[in-house]
Parts: sequence; structure tokens; C-alpha cells
Amino acid sequence: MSKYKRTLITSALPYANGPVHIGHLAGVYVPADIYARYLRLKGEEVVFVGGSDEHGVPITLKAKNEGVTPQDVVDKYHAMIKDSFSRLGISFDVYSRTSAPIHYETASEFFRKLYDNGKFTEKTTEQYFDEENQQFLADRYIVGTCPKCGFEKAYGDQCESCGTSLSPTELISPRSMLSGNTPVLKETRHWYLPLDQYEPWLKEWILEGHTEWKPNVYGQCKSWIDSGLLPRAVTRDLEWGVPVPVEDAPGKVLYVWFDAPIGYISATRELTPDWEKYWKDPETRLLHFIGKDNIVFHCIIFPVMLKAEGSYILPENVPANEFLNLEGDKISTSRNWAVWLHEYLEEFPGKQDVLKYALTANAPETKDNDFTWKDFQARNNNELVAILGNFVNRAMVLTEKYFSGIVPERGKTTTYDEETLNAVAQIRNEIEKSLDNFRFREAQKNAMDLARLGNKYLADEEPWKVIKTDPERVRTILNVCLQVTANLTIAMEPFLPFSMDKLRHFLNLEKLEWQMLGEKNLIRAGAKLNPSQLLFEKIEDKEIEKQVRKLLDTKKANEMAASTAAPAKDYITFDQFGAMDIRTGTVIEAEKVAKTKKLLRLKIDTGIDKRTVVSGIAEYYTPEEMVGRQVCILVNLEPKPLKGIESHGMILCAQDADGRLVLVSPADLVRNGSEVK
Ligand code: B3M
Ligand code: ZN
Repeated sequence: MSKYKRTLITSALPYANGPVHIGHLAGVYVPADIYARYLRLKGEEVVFVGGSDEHGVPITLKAKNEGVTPQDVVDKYHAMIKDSFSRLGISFDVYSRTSAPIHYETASEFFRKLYDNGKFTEKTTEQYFDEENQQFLADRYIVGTCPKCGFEKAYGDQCESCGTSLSPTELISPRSMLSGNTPVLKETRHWYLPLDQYEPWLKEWILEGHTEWKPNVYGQCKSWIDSGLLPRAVTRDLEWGVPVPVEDAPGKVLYVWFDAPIGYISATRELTPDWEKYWKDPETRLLHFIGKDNIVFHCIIFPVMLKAEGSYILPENVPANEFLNLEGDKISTSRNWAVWLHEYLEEFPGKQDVLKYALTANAPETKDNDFTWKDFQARNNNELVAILGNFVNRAMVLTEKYFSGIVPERGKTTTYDEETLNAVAQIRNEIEKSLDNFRFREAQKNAMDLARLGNKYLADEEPWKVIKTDPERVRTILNVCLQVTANLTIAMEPFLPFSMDKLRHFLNLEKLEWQMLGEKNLIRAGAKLNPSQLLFEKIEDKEIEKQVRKLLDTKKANEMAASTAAPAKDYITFDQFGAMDIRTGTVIEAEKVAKTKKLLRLKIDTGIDKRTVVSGIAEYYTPEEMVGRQVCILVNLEPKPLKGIESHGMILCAQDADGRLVLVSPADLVRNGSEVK
């Protein structure tokens, strides 16, 4: 691995203000985990750190909304996030949190060193202040219209619509998130990181020195640097956060984006007393796995902090991903438009690898991508089950059947046998090339090619036919198949760790190191296999339908929450109301009106008579559901023919936000013909 001795992998610290969803996983944690597992399998020295980001306005706003303390919020979600990562098998060497004492110490020391060395500028400026709440409005405490794109709900630090990074004073028509009021300006003193002074250095380091970074990452850096960098405040007037470690700074804390990346350092310190070799030795390769909204913080601001401090290494690469959408819509925590990891783990027990596989197969590496449940099902059924599982299963079952589960000897080989075995090493090269360039979806596809190779070999060689004429040959065929299977336990290990554990157990194999991938005798003739089961199970339509329905329910709930009731109509008199004769009645017959979608013909016992009413509720109620129901009916509406049937009256319904009609019925059974008033 060239000039490096070891790798330090960091993955963005999720805000502990909500659970983790598939967008986080696809963008950051799954690729970081694959990479960490790959390096470990190669026997390289690697440390993979993560942790919860527990400061900042996202946390305090959540606490305020829920009427609890910020500490309550982070305790709850940190535990939840940590647990679900571990159950999914994200193989952090340490998962820390920024409320940990070691982080307070690390972040304070870091700030203090820059402060003592005169790396900050100190400025008193006017900032927005909410008079009602007696609080300065930093970052997300303030919303307004984005000066760049006109989005009306841009935050004080960033517009989520166009991605522009903002400062509160740039917002048009700013409003306080706390009171909704227009804030006033008030003087306050803060420390700034003079990014402008680092412009020449950033140009050299990134624009000239890191042209190999992913185009999306490089492009964002370039546009930032080209548009000119400004000094950036690294302190805030807030109560929640790491207190500014200088005398005479009461009520001030470090800006969350100053302390959070230092969290990577604190986590490493928590892991090992030898942490400095990971952060200060130029032979360490530092990699940040993040989503695209964090690029500027990891490529510009944090490196400037590290550079200013002076004793730290800089990131070697920042393989940031684009965003994952869900069923065509942007993932959103506030709209509950997400697949939540903790829910997935409950609803698909034992299927951790399937989620990782589907997310990697569809990873938003070069552009935003879409997760759909249909695709998830297809990845499982058509790839994991039909390609990988099917090959492994056939190799195992045939060995069991013909050789009582003992690995047969490989006799004289054909050119095709040799080609097949040689292809494994080629596939290894492909996987390595892809992984070394952070192309995870391609790498996983390359690894699956090994299973495809095995399937093709089996289909061509047809041992189930050959066994009748040349049983000796079948020994060789199955030996080749089992060598491919054994190689799969290596090739697939970074992607499907739980399943490869299982497969190694079937094969009675130890965990093999990456360098052995491509070897032709990984499994010894004469070895006894364990009884196998299916490696993957089909996911049925009904499981997928259930998930899709859940999302439709969410969509509906959002529409309902967003819709407002129509304004009230003009007044009517008591007499006008009294003129409407509404009664209770029971449906005694019901049928669909032929050649219509919406209409039911109902026979109703109104207590006065038994009459026919045609009602437009067929999309919401079946005839069977209607019979026996008590309804309210306007009986003195003038009769009207509908599709050739004379309708005598109207059934009362409430119309829901989505147009759906819901019957209005008496809350208790009453005598038919009772007046409704
Ligand atoms: N918590 C933002 C985010 O979750 C932030 C990342 C910190 S990484 C040091 O997108
Ligand atoms: Zn904008």
C-alpha cells in the first residue's frame, strides 16, 4: 500500500437526534465498513472510528420540541444508533460520542492550542437575537429565504434546497425558530477561523494535489475555493456544547462543526493510548467517509483546523457519496420518509447482509440514486438467492449426494477446469481495482462474478448427467466447484460478513486472508463438509407489499398533516337547516351499478319507507360491507336519475384529505327514521 503503513477510517458522526436510516447507511457506513473489512482481511493495520454527534442546534431543537433536555435526547438516540449499527454488523473499532469527557478534553485542548498560537481572529459583530427568548439565533435557530435559490425555509447555516452554506445575516426575511418572531440585531464577540488566509494553501493541497479525488468532491471544493473563502466563526452563543476554553467567555460554546470532527480524534483516543500514531504519523492514511452535504467541512474547514494546529496529518481522500432517495422522494426525518435501520432489523431478522447488499448494489456513488422495495426484493431473489445461494447450494448438495459430504479429489483437469480456476485470480484483481478506487458497487458486482462463474461452470459441466457415465469426472467437477465456493468466502467477506460466516461453517473452513483469494486448493480433498442450509431465502411479495403499504400510510399521514380544512361557508338560517330532513336508516340491499366504478345501488329502510339510493362510494365500500349498516340519509332531496336508476335521497359521508369518502353513521344504534339535527 505504497507509502502508508496504516489506515484510519472515519465515518461521519450522525446527529444523535433521531435514528439512522438507509440514506446514512448507503452514503457512509456501509461503504466504510466494506473498506475496513477489506483492509483487515488483507492483514493491514486499520482503525475504523465512529460516534454520535451530540451537540449543535439539531439536538437542542429536538429537545425543545419534545419538552426534554438535550442530554435526554442524545442519551436516547446514541444508545439506539449504537445498538442498531452493531446489530447490522458495522464493524467500528470504537463508537464514541461527543458528550464523552475525553471529547471535551480533546476539543478544548485543540481550540486552546489554536487560540494560544494566535490562529483565530476575534471579532465583535451584530447577530440576530430573539428578544422573547433572550437568545442569539445561531445556525438552525433561524430560518429565512435563501438568497441564492429563493427557498423559503433555508437555515442560518445552510440552505438544504440548493446546498449553499450561509450565515444568518444573508437570509432574506429571517424568522426565529423559537418564537417565529423577526429577530433583532445585537452585538456579540466570537472567534473566527480565517479560512481566507488558507486559500493559497488549499489551492495547492486540493486543486493541484488531489486531482484524484472523486469528481463530485473535487468539484465542490473547487467551486468553494474559487468563489473565495471568508473567515468562519467557530464559537456560538449557546448553552449546549463544549464551553469555549478561555477566560471571560461565559455562555459561549464551540460551534458544532468545530467540535464534531475533533470527535474522530477523541474516539481514537478512547480506543487506544497509542492514538497519536493514527493522527500524527505521516505514514498513516486518513480517510473520511461522508455524505455530500458534509464535503466542505471535511475537505476545507477541518483540514484548515488540522493545518493550523500543525501536528496532525491531513485526509488522504474523502470518498463522499451523493444522496439516496426512497421510492422517488427525498429521504426526510421530519416527514418520516425513510426506512429506519432499527425497524428493518426487527422486521427482517437475520437479513442484515441483504440490506447491505441492496444498498451497495444501488449505492449513490456518482449521482443520487433511488431505493425501492421492489429493487430490494429483486436484489435478494434474483441475485443473492438465484446466483450466489443457488451455486453454493448446488455445490454442497451434490457433494453430499455423491460423496457423502467429503470433498472429492481433483483428478486430471480439462482446459475449461483450469480456465475456471484461473479466472478467480482475475476476478480478485478486478475487485481490488474497484475497492482501491472506492467503487463499491462495481466491486460487489465483480465479487458476484465469482458466483456467476461457478453457476456457468456447473451448467456447462452438468455433473448430474455425467454421474451416470463417468463418476470419476464428477469428482473433479465438484472439487472445482468447492474451490470456487471456498474462494467466495474470501471475495464476499467484506460485503456479506454474516453470510460468509455461515458459508465457512458449511465448508468447515477457517476465515482465510485476502491474499489467498485465487488459490486453487483452499479446501482440501478428503475434508468433511458440514450439513448445509440455504444461504439466502426468497423474500415474498407480501413482505414487500407490507413495506410499501407502510410508506403509503406515511405519505397519506403527511398529506393529511399538510392539508388544511376548507374555509366555512356563508351563514344559513335555522329555517334553512330545518328544511333538510336527515334520518337514520339501515342498508338492506346493496349492489354495484353495472359499468360504473364509483356507484352502488342501495336499498334503505328509512323507517318511513324502503327506498333506492344511488351513492358514489363503490371505491371505498363493497356491497357486502354495506348491508346491515346504519347510515344517515337526506330523505327530502329531490329524486334524480343516475345511470338510469332513480335515486331517492343522499347518504352522508365525510370526505377525507385525499378525497376518500367515509360514511357518517350514528354512534349508537337508533331506531330507523330518527331525525338527525
Ligand atoms: N453530524 C452532520 C450529519 O449528520 C454531522 C456530521 C458530523 S461529522 C464530523 O450530516
Ligand atoms: Zn438555496
